Amino acid sequence: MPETTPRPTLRLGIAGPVGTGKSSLIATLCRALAPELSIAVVTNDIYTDEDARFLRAAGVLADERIHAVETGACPHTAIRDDITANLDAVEDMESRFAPLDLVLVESGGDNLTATFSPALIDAQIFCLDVAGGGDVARKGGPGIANADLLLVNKTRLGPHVGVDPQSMVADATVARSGGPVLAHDRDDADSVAAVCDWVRATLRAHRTGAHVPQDPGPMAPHSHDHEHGHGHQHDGAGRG
Ligand SMILES: Nc1nc2c(ncn2[C@@H]2O[C@H](COP(=O)(O)OP(=O)(O)OP(=O)(O)O)[C@@H](O)[C@H]2O)c(=O)[nH]1
Ligand SMILES: [Mg+2]
Repeated sequence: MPETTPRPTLRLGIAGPVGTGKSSLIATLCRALAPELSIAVVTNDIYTDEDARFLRAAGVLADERIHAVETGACPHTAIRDDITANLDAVEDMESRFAPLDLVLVESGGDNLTATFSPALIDAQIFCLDVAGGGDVARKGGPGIANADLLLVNKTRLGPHVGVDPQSMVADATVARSGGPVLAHDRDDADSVAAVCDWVRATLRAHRTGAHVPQDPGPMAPHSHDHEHGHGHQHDGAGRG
């Protein structure tokens, strides 16, 4: 027996720019996996509990399995620098609904910079969508380069926005030096099955200790303009 048995629950973060389909992905995963896995969700919204309300309305989990953390102005702070509120919420879910197989944590929508601390989650998916532009995957950043899985989402919208999802996947694969990339649309059953398989495999690897949480790296220095009427800067090292 190893000295410390891995925690049975996989904590899986879903990050990515605003509107790329994080909440919808969580709803899809819950719908597909709830028959076989015990799941809870923690959402992070900047000012509201909109994501939690969306997920409750989707009816994919019992309401009490969905918890909203309101983060204030900086979504990345709550998932990376000061993770206390999120960690409390995750641990609360794990004890209330023990034994849980999976806790999904949605980051507040941000630009390309937000990644989860490995102290909060075990693995993370970074979510892009074809509507954000075909060249986004080439722009890089810690989430695109180093998340455990990169999702090119909403592939069915490709023809409507003039983007070829497969070339986006190819660009992303280069940007990640071959790291896993999946094309996904909630209305494409094969792609949903592929993401579910990735989640199952990651849960298995987590439980055997074969999966080690990785830090994708700090966000790039950036500033917020006019949130609450004032701007401020982050230096990318957790200060600010
Ligand atoms: N065609 C298509 N549309 C999608 C898909 N997933 C999400 N959408 C749409 O994209 C929009 C944003 O979806 P959300 O799931 O709210 O995105 P989000 O990343 O959680 O958004 P924030 O939390 O505000 O950052 C909604 O209008 C969804 O209906 C998908 O797989 N296919
Ligand atoms: Mg959302």
